[in-house]
Amino acid sequence: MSEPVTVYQRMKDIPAEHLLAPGTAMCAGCGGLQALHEIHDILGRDTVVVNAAGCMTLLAVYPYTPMPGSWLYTSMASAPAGAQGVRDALDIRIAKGRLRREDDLRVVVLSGDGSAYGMGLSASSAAIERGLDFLYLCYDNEGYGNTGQQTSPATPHGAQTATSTGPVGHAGRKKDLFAIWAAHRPAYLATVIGSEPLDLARKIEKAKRVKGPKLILALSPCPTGWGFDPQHTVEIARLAVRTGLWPLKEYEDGVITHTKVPAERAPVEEYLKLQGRFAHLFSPQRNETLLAGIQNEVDRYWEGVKP
Ligand SMILES: Cc1ncc(C[n+]2csc(CCOP(=O)(O)OP(=O)(O)O)c2C)c(N)n1
Ligand code: SF4
Ligand SMILES: [Mg+2]
Repeated sequence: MSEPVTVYQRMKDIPAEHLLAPGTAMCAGCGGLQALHEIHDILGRDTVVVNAAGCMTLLAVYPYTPMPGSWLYTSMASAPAGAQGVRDALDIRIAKGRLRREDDLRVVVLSGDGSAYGMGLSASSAAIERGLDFLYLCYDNEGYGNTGQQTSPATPHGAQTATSTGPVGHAGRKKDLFAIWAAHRPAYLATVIGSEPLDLARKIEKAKRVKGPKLILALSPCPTGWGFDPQHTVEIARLAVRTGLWPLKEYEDGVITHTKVPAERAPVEEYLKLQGRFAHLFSPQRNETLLAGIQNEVDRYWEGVKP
């Protein structure tokens, strides 16, 4: 069996047993891949995936992709523009009688947080404004994972990344992409996580029925970038929900509904202490100020949520 083909220097550091299969550069325990599997199963084959540069583009090994429908690669900033082109081409073919309406395809943007929260946000905003009928699926691993987990606009306060290496980690705060999309009044908007497959499935089924711009935002635990053993992906994902750090919610017709309210929230520490990117909050001594700050922010969020 040949050695795995890897693209970036960082990938060479991943132990071979953590790779999904020789020939790909995906890591075992990838929460983004878990969410993508679950979502793609529900979306089905009649889907064109427009994929902005990031970890998931490494699923394609020329000339093959694991997506049974079509797959298009775009730059980080332009996936929603690519989706517009695909949608237009399909509509023109239907109008000219070259594609039967019942054979129409669903257009899905697939990108990481670097594109969705940052480089591609302007293209998303314009696509929502035009009322483009597309589903935007963002797997959010809270950093530029593919190039070595540099800080992105989705990196949480206090996390260490390849570019936030000081004793307090990232000084900025995670952008609220849900609120930014909601302000655009899209057709549908939801947060999901792979470890809550029923909640996820219900939301994807709903997104399939709704026409117009839609966003599915999936928090995606990333063993390589967050610093944990791949066997803990599901545990960490469940803790993200149980601590209240990742609220599961949806937006429809101007109304935001929380789809799972943790009965008794676990302390955020339980989630943070399992990840290398937060190790500096616990050792060589506990950073009580930062830990209390993170907990307070979560408490404040939930105070504003009606049961
Ligand atoms: C304009 C531009 N800058 C930098 C890069 C290099 N690059 C490729 S993938 C990537 C990280 C993308 O991060 P994200 O969207 O969060 O996806 P992830 O890698 O985490 O899956 C970067 C910086 C690029 N492709 N284009
Ligand atoms: S770096 Fe993270 S998001 Fe990228 S393939 Fe590995 S586990 Fe998945
Ligand atoms: Mg990312």
